[in-house]
This record gives sequence, structure tokens and C-alpha cells, in this order.
Amino acid sequence: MSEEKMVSLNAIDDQLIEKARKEGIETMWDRDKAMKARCGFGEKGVCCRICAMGPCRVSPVEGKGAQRGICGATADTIVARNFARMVAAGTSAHSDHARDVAHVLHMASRDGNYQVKDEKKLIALAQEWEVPTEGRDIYDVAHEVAEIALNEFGKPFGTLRFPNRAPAPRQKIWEDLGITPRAIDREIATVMHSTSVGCTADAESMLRIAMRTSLSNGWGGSMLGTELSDIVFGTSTPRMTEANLGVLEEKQVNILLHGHDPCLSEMIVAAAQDPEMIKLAEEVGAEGINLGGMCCTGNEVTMRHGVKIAGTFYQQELAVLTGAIEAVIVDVQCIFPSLAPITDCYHTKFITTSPKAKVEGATHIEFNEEVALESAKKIVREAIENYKNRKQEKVFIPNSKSQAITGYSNEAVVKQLDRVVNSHIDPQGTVKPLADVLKAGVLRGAAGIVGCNNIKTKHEYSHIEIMKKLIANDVIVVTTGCAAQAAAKAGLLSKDAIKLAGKGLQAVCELVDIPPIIHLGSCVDNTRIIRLVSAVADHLGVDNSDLPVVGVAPEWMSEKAVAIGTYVVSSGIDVFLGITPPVTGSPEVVDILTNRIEDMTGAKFFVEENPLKLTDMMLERIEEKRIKLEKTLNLEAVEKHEPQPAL
Ligand code: SF4
Ligand code: MSK
Repeated sequence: MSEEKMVSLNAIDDQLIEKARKEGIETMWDRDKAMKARCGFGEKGVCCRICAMGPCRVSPVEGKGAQRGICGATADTIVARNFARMVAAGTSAHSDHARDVAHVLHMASRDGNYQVKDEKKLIALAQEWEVPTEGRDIYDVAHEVAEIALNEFGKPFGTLRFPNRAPAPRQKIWEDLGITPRAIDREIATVMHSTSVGCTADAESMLRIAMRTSLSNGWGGSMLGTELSDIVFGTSTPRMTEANLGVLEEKQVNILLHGHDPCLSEMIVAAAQDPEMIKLAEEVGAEGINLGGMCCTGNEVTMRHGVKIAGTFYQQELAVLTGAIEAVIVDVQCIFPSLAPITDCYHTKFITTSPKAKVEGATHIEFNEEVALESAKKIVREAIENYKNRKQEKVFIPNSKSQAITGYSNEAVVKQLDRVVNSHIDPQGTVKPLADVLKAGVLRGAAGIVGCNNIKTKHEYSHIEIMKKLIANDVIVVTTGCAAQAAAKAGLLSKDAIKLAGKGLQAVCELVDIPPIIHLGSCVDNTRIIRLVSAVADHLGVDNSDLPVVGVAPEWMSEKAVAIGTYVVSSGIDVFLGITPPVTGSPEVVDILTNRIEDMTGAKFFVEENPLKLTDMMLERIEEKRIKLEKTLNLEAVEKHEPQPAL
């Protein structure tokens, strides 16, 4: 197949799609064809079905078609409301994930399935929240911290705790805009209320409400998810792993772990290492149990255990098509309902575990945290016992995998930086070396590349082209989510990739001993990125918006990405999107998001579907921010950098 016709950067994906065609199995590419053109009103965001007088589709073109819904809502109102609801939905997903982790911390005990793995981090958080720690049992402290965390969801008064971690000028901006987030659930409820029929009909006001809600995600739910997961499951450290469907094993029980919630996946990892389970696998004729991670659960277990990465969001059907998977075990989010019919074509069991995400046609085995390990063993046993049903003639395991280093928590990044600077300056570690090389222009800037895959683009092409071009231009990249997995598969999370970097970034990577693209975890872990940026801003005594830093979501598809993008812009960091959001039906909303929001937050959205042009826009913006930083810090001007092609 010619390269342009391939649906993905990876030839093996096209081979698996071909296998599906030959076997008469429907995939998302068939459904994409059947769908033909998308609904134009939906694409522009001008369809409202909030009340039963509608649905109302208003025309984005003046003088053509209905200009207002039955109630009088304009395109601006409808688009802004739809956007806000996306933010609320994304926020609910990330935050509810964190709520589950908080519950698990609350039930943690010394001899239980869930324990405190990072006591230092727990104590630090307890002190931040003024929880007494002296002379107390660590589990008493853990339970009190968990209770405070759970109260962040519904406390009746005041604002969230974590926004206090932002640089002082940023906190002031939020206060002045009236968008300092209150309780997480309250912010989500406020969006649902304000967007209901007969409420907010002012685009800017609606978007401010959406911004506050997004901040309750970034500086609330997601941040809790990261912090509490590190406490219960351990703060990740860099480790080697492998990525792509070639990690599946011919002679082992292959289990695909897909979804987001580490409360389940951590227990599945423990169950798969249990001697009883290993013995059972041998009894059914397998040489062992092989776990492969997918989507953010894949990120969670690779960063803490080095579990191999089987693939990204768009490879979930392709993984089943290998015919070599005994069970796909899922929890919540990003799970295709099509896994039910597609697993039916093979011996593969599709096991749902959460009451929040049951799927028709799946085997549902509810995961019970109270008896977590037993529950996980029950699920793993199903997979093992299914090994004997594998049909060898249907098996095709692609011969493709890459080496990757994953699992850089912020603590791990700081530890690496300490190799360069005497840690005795600051016993907690320091971001000084990072701030110094950014200030001096050795690194032109930094980019956080995050997010999903989207059938509207060639899979992973945008992720990889953007990453390669940025590092060639001395922009260090941190990455999470499926973008991180794309990088792992392309070999960009390895030290071999240093040769693709510009001279400045090469020097930094060699000195600090890091790859030029750093894996920072799952989607909730985007909070690691905003904390790292805030630490550098604090160190330099500036605001986030003064730094030559960008956020990028080249192939996003999820409502969670809309929530993330909005909290990143609200945190003062520009966001570059490779897929146009459904807002183009309102020139007002487009103008706010891509222009006027900068007056409020110091950052804005940029949208361009051509990844190379999008990268040029990022590089230009980074240079603009460099000039701003030089002025703010009274630095000597460094020569402007002209964009270089990827190496
Ligand atoms: Fe139509 Fe207004 Fe009802 Fe929306 S809220 S469906 S625009 S009448
Ligand atoms: S898993 S939200 S496809 S990054 Fe977080 Fe990947 Fe996007 Fe799901």
C-alpha cells in the first residue's frame, strides 16, 4: 500500500485492517466509510437539543435559514453552551476517576490490598493541607487526607485547595476573572444548570463558567487523581519498556488492559504475578501471563511497573484482530462498544468491570475494591482459562515493537536535573537547570503534546511529525496519554532519539541523561505538566504565560481533551489543536477562544489541521514568548531562531 493511502504511520495497522476485511469483520474504518460526511450543524456546534421544543439547528450564515432557536437562542449561545457541556463532561470523567482513587486511599490499610506506597508524598500533602502528622500512624494520616480530598468534590463553601499551588500572578488572574474553582461537583453542576433551557445566553459569560469548571479539573480532580495515585500506587520512576502490538506473546496468556482507572489495573498486575495464577497458566499450557496496556491504563501500569504498551486508542480493535488476546479487561473511558461484536469473532473475552461502563454483549465481572485482589484474580482466571480456546490459524502477531523509557514523574524529572546542579541548594530538588537553559535559549522552549487519535487524520502522523520538528528546533517535549504511546511506538521515548534533536536539546539530554521526549503519564497526569511549568515560572518569578511553553493536542477526539485544553489556556499556556473543535458556527465564540481569551488569561487556542503548519505556528509563538520573557526578566536578547525541518 502506498504511504499516503495508509490509515496509520504503522504499516502493521494496515495489515491488520486487511486481515479484518478478509475475515469479514467490521472495524471503525468501515463504519467511518458508512458514516460518509459528518453532520454539518453538529460539526459547527449549532445544533441544540437541550429542550423538547427542539432540536433547533440554527444557521451560522446570516440571512440563510433560521438565525435563532425556538426560544430565541442565537448561534453564539448554542455553540458556547455546547462547548461548556463538553468541558463539564470531560471534567466529570477525570474527576470521577480521582474520586475512586480517593476512596481507595480511604480504605487503604497496612495489611490490605491497597497500601500507602509513597509515604513521603503523603506526608508532604498532609502538611500542605495542615493535617497533623507528628507521632501519628501513617494510615490515620492517609484516611484524613482522603477525606479532605473527597470533600473537595462537594464542599459547600470556599474554593479548591490546589489552585494555591499556581504562581501568585496566576492566582490573581483567576480571582480577578472570578474563575477560581469552587467544589468540583459544584462546577460541573453549574455548567449543566447554566446551559439548561432559559439560562445563560451570553457567550462570554458561558465560556467563563466553562473555564472555571475546567480549572476544577486541572487544579482539582485531575490533580487529585495524580497525587493520590502516586501515594497509593507509588510515584513513578523511569523504566524501560516496549511498545506496539508486537509485545503480544505467542505462547503466553495475553491480557489487554484498557481504560483509565489504576484502582483496577494495579490489582490486575498483582493478580498476574500471583504464583497461583502463574501455575494455572502453566496448567493450561501457556508459558506465562503477558499484560499489554492500552490507552491511559496502559500509561498508568507502564509508568509504575514497566508493563508493555500494546497500543493506543485507535488500536483497540486491531489488538483483538491479532487473534492472540485471551481477554480485554476494561474499566472506564475510551472503550469502543464495538469490542463486543469484534471479540465475538475470536475466542477473546471482553470483560467489563465497572458499573459506570457496562457494554451490551460483554462479560461483566464487577470489580470490588473491598476484596480487590480476589476480584482481580477472578477476572484474570477467566483470561487464563480461555487460552485453550485460542485458534492458532487466526493468530497474527505483528513483528513490530520499539524500546521506550516511560514513567517520569515530576519528582523523577527534578532528580535527573539534580545530576547537573548541586541538590544541596534545595533538598527538595530544583528546576533551576531547566529554567536556566530556557532562559539562556539553549532550549528555545517546551511543549506538552497530549491527547488521543482521531479517525479524521492519519493515525499518529501529526503526533510524530510535530514531535520530530519540535525537538529538531530545540524544544523539549513532555507527553502523556495516547500521544505518549505514539511516541513510544515511534522510538521517540528512547535515548536513541537524541540524535533527532537540535544541538541545544542534544546537549541538555546528554548532560541530564534523558530522552528529548519525556513520558509523563496518563491524561490525568497533564497536571504534572502544569505543575512543572508553574515550578519554572515560580523559580523565575514570572507567570506561566510569560514562558515559551505550549500545549498541543494534534489528534484529539474526547470531551476530556476539551476540558484539558481549556484548563491549560486558563492556566496561561497556549494550546494548539490539530482537529477543529465544534465551535465554528459562532464567530463570537471563535473570536473569544482564539483571540480575546488572551486578554483574560495571557494565552489562547490556535487551530490548524496541517501538522507542519501547526508546528511553525508553535515555533513562532515560542519565539514571541521568548522576547516577552527577555523583557520581563531584563535579559540580553538572544538571536531569533528560524524554524528548521525535522531531522
Ligand atoms: Fe431550541 Fe432553545 Fe430548546 Fe435549544 S433550548 S432546543 S434552541 S428551543
Ligand atoms: S486514553 S482520552 S484516547 S489520550 Fe486517556 Fe487516549 Fe484520549 Fe482516551
